[in-house]
Amino acid sequence: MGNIAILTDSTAYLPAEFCERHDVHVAPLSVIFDGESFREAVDITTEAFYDRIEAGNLPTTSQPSIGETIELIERLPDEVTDVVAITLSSGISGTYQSMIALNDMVDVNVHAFDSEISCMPQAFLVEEAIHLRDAGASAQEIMAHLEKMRELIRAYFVVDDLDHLQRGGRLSAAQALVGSFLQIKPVLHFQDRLIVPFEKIRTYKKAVRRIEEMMEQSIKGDGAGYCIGIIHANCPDRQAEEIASMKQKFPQAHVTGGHFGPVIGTHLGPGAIGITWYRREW
Ligand code: MYR
Repeated sequence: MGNIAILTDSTAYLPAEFCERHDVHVAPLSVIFDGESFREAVDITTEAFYDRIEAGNLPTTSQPSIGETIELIERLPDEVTDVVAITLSSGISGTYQSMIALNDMVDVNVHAFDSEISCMPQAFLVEEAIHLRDAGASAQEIMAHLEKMRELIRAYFVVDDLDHLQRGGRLSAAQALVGSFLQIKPVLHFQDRLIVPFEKIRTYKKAVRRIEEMMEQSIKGDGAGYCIGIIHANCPDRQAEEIASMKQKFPQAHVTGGHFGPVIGTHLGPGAIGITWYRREW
């Protein structure tokens, strides 16, 4: 493993097998149904979660337990001196601040990195960190690289029902518009760590089309060198349609599918689709 460990939180939704293969440690966030807490991917599967949601059972969410994260770090091999901890946006969760606070509680240096987003774009940053760690970079070099890459990753998403974001209090700049706003399907994105509407659009299809247009402006040619991710919240058909369309438009891009797991699904609701892309330099 060397002296640098990579830690992320569960909202990057990286497959367990990937994390094992690349030595990535995961601090799980939780969903809370009727006072009972379930760590995502540990105590509740994404399928079981959406079954409960579709049955009308609405949870809240919480950041990783500090105690469990300390235990996770204490279990790392003795040679580990530095932990690069890549978290979901500090504007929507206290996870990043907790990672900073860990520095006073453990014997290794915790370098907390705020992805300023979540899900697959966060996973892209984890992959960048793995690449640099495996090439022998220092923790400081990895952090500097992540700062640069964070600016290059694009991500937009559309939800079926804005009520979930509003209920969880994560629709900051749009709060004032609630009412007529709830009837539309805005393209959403992150700005200064917060979720804000990028553009107000009337229908789901048009919103997705608008994101595709932005991709066509941003990705040149056949997509060679680009990573494209299509993320879905319990709507695999929408995801499959989008993946097929991306593969046709950008035949040389690396197109992958991901999912919004329980914690993010709580705030976006079923039916949400996210599209993310960036150009990988390696
Ligand atoms: C917590 O309770 O600490 C977690 C709160 C998570 C809020 C999630 C809000 C939605 C994020 C959407 C990400 C879309 C990325 C493409």
